[in-house]
Amino acid sequence: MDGANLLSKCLKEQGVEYMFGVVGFPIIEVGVAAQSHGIKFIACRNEQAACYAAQAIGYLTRKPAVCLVVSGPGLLHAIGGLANATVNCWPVICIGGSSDLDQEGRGAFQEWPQVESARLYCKYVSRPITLQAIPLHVEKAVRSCMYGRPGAVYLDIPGNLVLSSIEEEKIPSAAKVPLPGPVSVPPSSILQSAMNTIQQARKPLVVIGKGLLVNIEVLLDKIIYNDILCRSMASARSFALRECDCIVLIGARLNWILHFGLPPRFSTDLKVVQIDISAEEFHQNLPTSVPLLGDIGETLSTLINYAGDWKFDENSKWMKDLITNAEANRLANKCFIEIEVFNSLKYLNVSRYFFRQTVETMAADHTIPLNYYAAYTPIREFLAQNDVIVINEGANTMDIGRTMMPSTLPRRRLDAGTFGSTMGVGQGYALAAALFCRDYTPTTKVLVVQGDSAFGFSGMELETIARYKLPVVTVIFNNSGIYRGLLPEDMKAVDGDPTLQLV
Ligand SMILES: Cc1ncc(C[n+]2csc(CCOP(=O)(O)OP(=O)(O)O)c2C)c(N)n1
Ligand SMILES: [Mg+2]
Repeated sequence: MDGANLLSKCLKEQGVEYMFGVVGFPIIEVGVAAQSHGIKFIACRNEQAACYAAQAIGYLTRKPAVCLVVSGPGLLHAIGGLANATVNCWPVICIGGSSDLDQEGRGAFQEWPQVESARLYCKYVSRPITLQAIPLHVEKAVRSCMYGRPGAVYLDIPGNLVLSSIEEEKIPSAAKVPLPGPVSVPPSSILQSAMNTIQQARKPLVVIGKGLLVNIEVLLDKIIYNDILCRSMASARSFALRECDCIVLIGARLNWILHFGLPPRFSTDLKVVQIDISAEEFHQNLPTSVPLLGDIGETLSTLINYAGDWKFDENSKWMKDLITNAEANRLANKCFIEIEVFNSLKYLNVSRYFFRQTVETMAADHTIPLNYYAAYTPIREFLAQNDVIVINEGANTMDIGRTMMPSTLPRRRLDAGTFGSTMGVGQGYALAAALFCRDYTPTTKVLVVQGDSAFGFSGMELETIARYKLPVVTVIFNNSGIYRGLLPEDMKAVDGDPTLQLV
């Protein structure tokens, strides 16, 4: 058996179903072999998009998927995707072909220190140097990307291994990685302490991370399930964060998204009860009052048993204040959204001001150029009637999309996520979502809403989506640029060389 087939066989046996990539020297045979072993191979236009697609399908299927790249520039193009997977805690295995071992350091074709390059962006990197080693390296790659906090791993395959052969009886076997991985729960004393802290809180707030797999509806007794049920306080976000005295973090991290947990967005004497799978996450930016180290689902269901018949008082002032604040923000003509406006055509030296405008008023305003809220309104209506995986990307397009396309089901929204506003994820995520829907949930639709700049980062993958006949609808909000875009008068104002004018 040759290396390409051995690698593919091992991946298949470990449960890999999808491989995205761009083939070429020295891994073209790996793509072919993968298909002959029943792994679906999707030939992308660029390694970065392939890596985004592989991690998105890993997140959606909860199984490891592969991004296959060629040596040197192939791997380097995928690096952004690897970083994105690790920051978002999504599993992905990148397999990179590399120069033949005996050419190392001699100026080989596309030679690059690939293992060192990938290390910073991955949980784990490895390079088998014999065919016998491949089964164990694949096993560890799968285990590393899926167990604990998921993330990216890199497997470097020297070109000479791909075509050389080994007798089958000489191949050592590797155990199949049990998935999902083993889980743990915190000791009972810590669980009791967490429940005491929650029960003593006068103004508790629960914040849930996007990776939570458990059925939160059952576990939290329908208290908090999605963005739009009335018990969700998303509409009272600023008030709830500022006023709460105890925050229960369920898989969410105290990073930029939650303003690091610090004043003035939070009170100074905030108590933090945190459930996380990774011990390093505790005491991040401020001390954790009760760190619950363990699997989120198991820990949560165990913790709820400690509550007995206790429930937070529905009639407390805190609940009333939250509901009042949230409803005030939701109501027509009072649903204020901050919209950033530049008072100058120039991006530099702009003095910004904020004005408040009602969503409904703007949604009804169909003057040209169409504003975001008016453009989003038919989309919002479509989403209310259909089960859709939404991919949302852009600056204003994404920010306003969060308001106008509320999530109602888990794992139905893919956007830039924890990293910030990574542009380029859109069409790769759409490719993955479309395959996921085709193979697992055929009645679910895939809708991409992207800014025009965002689309430009990975637009060629639209061809990939079309080539595989996948049903994806892409809507582009075209304002001729980033954030505010360009108006026709801006274009007219360009006088001479456009590269010298900050329009
Ligand atoms: C990889 C990457 N490069 C550059 C940026 C900087 N950036 C932030 S948003 C954005 C594009 C936003 O424009 P568009 O997608 O058209 O959305 P709009 O704000 O116009 O709705 C860019 C380039 C980024 N976030 N990520
Ligand atoms: Mg734009």
